Amino acid sequence: MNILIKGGTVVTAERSWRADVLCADGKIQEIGSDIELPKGADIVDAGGQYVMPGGIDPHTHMQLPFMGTVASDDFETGTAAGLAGGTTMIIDFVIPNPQQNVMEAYNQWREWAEKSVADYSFHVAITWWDETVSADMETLVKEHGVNSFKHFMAYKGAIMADDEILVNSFSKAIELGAIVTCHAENGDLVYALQQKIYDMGITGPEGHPLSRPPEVEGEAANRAIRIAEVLGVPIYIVHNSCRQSLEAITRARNEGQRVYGEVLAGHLLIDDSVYRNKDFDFAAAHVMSPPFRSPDHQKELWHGLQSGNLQTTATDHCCFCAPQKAAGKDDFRLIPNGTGGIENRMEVLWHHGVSTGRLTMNEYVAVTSTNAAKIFNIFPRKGSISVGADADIVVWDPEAIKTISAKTHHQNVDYNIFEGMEVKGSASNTLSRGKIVFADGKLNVERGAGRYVDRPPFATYYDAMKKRAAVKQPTAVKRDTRPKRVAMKKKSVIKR
Ligand code: URQ
Ligand code: ZN
Ligand code: ZN
Repeated sequence: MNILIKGGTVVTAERSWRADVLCADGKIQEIGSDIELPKGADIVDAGGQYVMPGGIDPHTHMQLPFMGTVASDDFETGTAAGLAGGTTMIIDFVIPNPQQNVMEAYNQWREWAEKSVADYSFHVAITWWDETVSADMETLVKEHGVNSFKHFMAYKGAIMADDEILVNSFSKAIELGAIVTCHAENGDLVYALQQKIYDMGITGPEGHPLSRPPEVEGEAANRAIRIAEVLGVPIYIVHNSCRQSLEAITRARNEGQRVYGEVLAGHLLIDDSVYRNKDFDFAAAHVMSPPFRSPDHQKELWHGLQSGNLQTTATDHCCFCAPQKAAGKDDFRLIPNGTGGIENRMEVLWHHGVSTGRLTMNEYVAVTSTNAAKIFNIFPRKGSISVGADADIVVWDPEAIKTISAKTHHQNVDYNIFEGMEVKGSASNTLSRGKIVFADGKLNVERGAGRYVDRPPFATYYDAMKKRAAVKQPTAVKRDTRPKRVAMKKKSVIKR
């Protein structure tokens, strides 16, 4: 299927220029002015619009089994919703239960993801440790295109990784040339605070943010970054929600440590007033971890994106409907943690990022697509408009106005954290590997059309990192192991 995207302005992380884009066989074949329409090709009129790399959401949880239930968007419906909003690839998570064989979990998630309608890849969580986990990490890097390992420092009693697991896993990751990522909240502190808040009689959703203040996130972010520093492994902190974790990242980056930071569209735009809403369903719908924070944190997070100390945006798309959230009706600790957003990330970031002047269009492309592709080593195949790249493209109409609502969204969930938000700028056409999958407000997707994306390790720079990381051990003092010579009494020697 040949498709000519005609008359648009191509916008990449580096520059913007007027050019047509010709796609064929799933790839970008040609970029230039006034490309002739090949015989039999389809045309997309991109006049007055921007032609950008499709969004990459590096943080989703489709159909995640979690807190006694399963996230309501699965790999088919969730990736379809992403395409409707201009996101053409997700990086989801394999999350083994503690003691569950890692390869068994990986194969399970691969099977679930086969119905995806857009391309996908997986971070693999390390939730426990023994030599089999170490061996499975090696197999995943060498044979399955996994180059990132996730660590939940929260969720004590479930999937929490303690420092021993972090040290073992981080050490293995640098050996394999992989990057480590962390959900940074001090799980022991959260556990204690949850108990304390509940015992005070605060059982509603308003207890959730009280049990995970920003300091709890800042401590864990700093601890994970310091462990990574000593072991010399690059680290990526997911869903930074507050000034404290951003400060930990900024300090380390200013000292030359290889640290990356992600921020969710939700954490940039939704504040903690949602938890004070008297309606349980509304407040519970916004229970996610880390929680939405007070407005002053949002200002810091925008500065983090603008300064380059935060490099990617994501959604942590992990949906639970009202009946599922009701599990925590009388105990906020039981509300399944998670919110949606994959369909709206690109438009809310355009409206509140580019249209406000916070970000240039090129910075917008960087933080919604290109940086994630570079960090997870799939650039320029993904995250670029370049000849030979996958034709994952969003044609962006900067004049299109819409009001976001659960009533009209494609996400399989009964609320939308951006409900009622009016945005100007949205996807008019989305192409997934050179096929028009969203146009005229309608999806045209095919179950199973999505492909797993291998992500190779960064072999080269890791060799350098390993040298840096090899903390100079004091050379072992060589012990003289020869049998002790008995000290001979000094005899007078008569000189002959
Ligand atoms: O912690 C995560 O990232 C997963 C379990 C989604 N839920 C959430 O509250 N962020
Ligand atoms: Zn998380
Ligand atoms: Zn997550």
